Amino acid sequence: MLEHIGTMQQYSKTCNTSQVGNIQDRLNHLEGQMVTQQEKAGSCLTAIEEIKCNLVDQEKLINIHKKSVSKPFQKIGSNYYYIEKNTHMNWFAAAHKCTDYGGHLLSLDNEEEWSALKPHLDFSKSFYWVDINDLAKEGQYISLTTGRPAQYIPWKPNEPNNVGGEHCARLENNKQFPLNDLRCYDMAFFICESFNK
Ligand SMILES: [Ca+2]
Ligand SMILES: [Ca+2]
Repeated sequence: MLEHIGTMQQYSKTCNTSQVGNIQDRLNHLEGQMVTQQEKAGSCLTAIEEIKCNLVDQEKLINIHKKSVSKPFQKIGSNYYYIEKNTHMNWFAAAHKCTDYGGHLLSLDNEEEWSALKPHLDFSKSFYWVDINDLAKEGQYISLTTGRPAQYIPWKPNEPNNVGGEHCARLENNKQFPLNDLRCYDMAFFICESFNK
């Protein structure tokens, strides 16, 4: 009997030691997993922080870009315009500027639009580029905005005369602000029109 009890005690001791060992192994394994998960979470947080920083930088750049290119378009008649009265440039550069500002060079639709604009133009700083040109074919006046024949072209008397190869139109220094064809690399102020009506 005593021998049996001793065997049982030995078995129980062996069993407990084995179970404790298993539990310890599992705990060690779980601890290892937790450390790995924590490391992963740490690296994810770092990655998220990095993305956040990049987004903030991108937003700053976008705002700087917006400030540098956006111009306050003013409503005149039924459309929105930006009239450049400080910097004059050639027709190509003016067209490019209007695109930068989110619009296009003035595309005259009718006499009503032309008349509405005139009171806002500075006679002392006249010569404003519009989008009309005959660069593709001499004498065929196309709107750069639509790529189609210009709808309304209030030419100055005796214009267009294509003197020396004039292919770009601008409003002239005349209180009526009629159109004249000029060399595209001549300098003038310009009028941008917004795409938003
Ligand atoms: Ca011409
Ligand atoms: Ca001319």
